[in-house]
Amino acid sequence: MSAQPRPTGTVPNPVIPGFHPDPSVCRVGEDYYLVCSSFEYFPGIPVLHSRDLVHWRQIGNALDRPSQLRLPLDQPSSGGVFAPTLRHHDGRFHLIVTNVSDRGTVLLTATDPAGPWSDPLHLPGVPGIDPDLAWDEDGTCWVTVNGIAQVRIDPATGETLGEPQRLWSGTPGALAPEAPHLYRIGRWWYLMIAEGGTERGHGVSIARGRTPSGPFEPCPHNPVLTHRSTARPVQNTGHADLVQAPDGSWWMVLLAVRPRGGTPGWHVLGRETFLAPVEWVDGWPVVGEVPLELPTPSWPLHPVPEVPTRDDFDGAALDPQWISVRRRPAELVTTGERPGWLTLRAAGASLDAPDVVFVGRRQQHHACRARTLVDPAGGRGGLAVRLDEEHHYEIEAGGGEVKVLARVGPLRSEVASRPVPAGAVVLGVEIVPEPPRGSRTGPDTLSFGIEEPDGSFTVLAALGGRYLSTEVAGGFTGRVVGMYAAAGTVHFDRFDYEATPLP
Ligand code: 6LW
Repeated sequence: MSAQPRPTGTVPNPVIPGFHPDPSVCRVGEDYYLVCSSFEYFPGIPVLHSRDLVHWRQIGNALDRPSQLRLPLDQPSSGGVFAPTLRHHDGRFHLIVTNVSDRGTVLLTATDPAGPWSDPLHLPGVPGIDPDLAWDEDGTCWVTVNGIAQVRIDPATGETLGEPQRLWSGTPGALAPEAPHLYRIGRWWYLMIAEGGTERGHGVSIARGRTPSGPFEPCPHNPVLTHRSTARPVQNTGHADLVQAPDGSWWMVLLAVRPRGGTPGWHVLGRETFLAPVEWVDGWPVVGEVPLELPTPSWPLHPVPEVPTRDDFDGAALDPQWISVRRRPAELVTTGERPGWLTLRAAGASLDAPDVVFVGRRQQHHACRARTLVDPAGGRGGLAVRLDEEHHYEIEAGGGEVKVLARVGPLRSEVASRPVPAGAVVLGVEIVPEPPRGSRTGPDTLSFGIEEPDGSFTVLAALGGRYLSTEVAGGFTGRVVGMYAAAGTVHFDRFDYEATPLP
């Protein structure tokens, strides 16, 4: 979905916009598969498919059963599921990932990456986060984690073989050596890592050795990728994975952000997945600047069907794009109670609550709008833009009125209200980048309102977007736009999300 005209000969970057951090990619034949972190959201680990590295379609979520993913209510947002690695080995897909809120690192397998994925095999001896998975020619399975440390495992039992060993840890003194990936390329084993932290100092460095456990010799040109200390529109570049296309060319997927507004710049869509071509020079990868428009790759493109702008909730199962906070009990979220409607039964009394019943999708465009037809049916519920429990804006119907509510850190406020007749009402939010006003310019404005019977939109409140940015809220996620119930049983007939032209 794109609302902007594009220069010819280019394709847009990020290739997967919105909250899709820590990408890990693998190719099987002509098909690429990619997974991302999902933190406190259920289902967890979006799985995407592409035939050309440019166009991606979500085909499932690897962790879509409660037996695979527990996200305890006492664990904060931005806990949960961190940094998976996806690999194909011996005819099966393997996924290694850490749930920092429950039992640590696990291994899952699938024959079809769309699912079903196995129940998790626990790897109690694997320390840390950001596990990578690699096999050598003898079939030994190596897990490499942040730090950077490494341990062999038996992938059949989850047992670790020996003690974790420290490996090369990037540029001496650099913050947070993490996100390792280990590759056999030609006669070398390459150990690629992220360093500098996942903020503006983020970068990618690499070393190589003759064995999977080193010793590793650092690339003389490290970091091979960073946008730190530049004014480029793409920032925080790091946490990368490599893949080779069928034509022999190499590509990097990585996370980066698009800050907007004045100083210090606010990014509101979370960390997104970008693509960059990689050249090899003297046995080392060379990655140029990561642009917003990539030269079109030389192979035929395979556009994917657009996600429809409207979900009518006519099917029994929810599309994989829909995510909930920590859990989605079938008795609280159903399309069965009122056919053609999504019915939410409240648990937590507001979006401040860890058990709020919420069903949302990632905000993927800087300019966009969402609308939903809600029947509060004696309860209370509505449309929310959520960053975490402490940072959300929402418009809520119930009790004969519609009100706009804002939570920013310790502050909670009812910003506006209007009486409405009993029955269903269309609630909406329009998100538009803020017009420039020098260094004080914020990233965007979120206008919440009601769609009138004639189709016009009455704004009840326009709120600055910086308070729903990562630079304000902290954490690892991005905005999610969706429906929630705060009291009683609330019905939603449809949800529309569409990109709008940038002003
Ligand atoms: C992840 C780490 C990172 O574990 O952020 O950007 C952490 N990189 O590698 C959470 O996504």
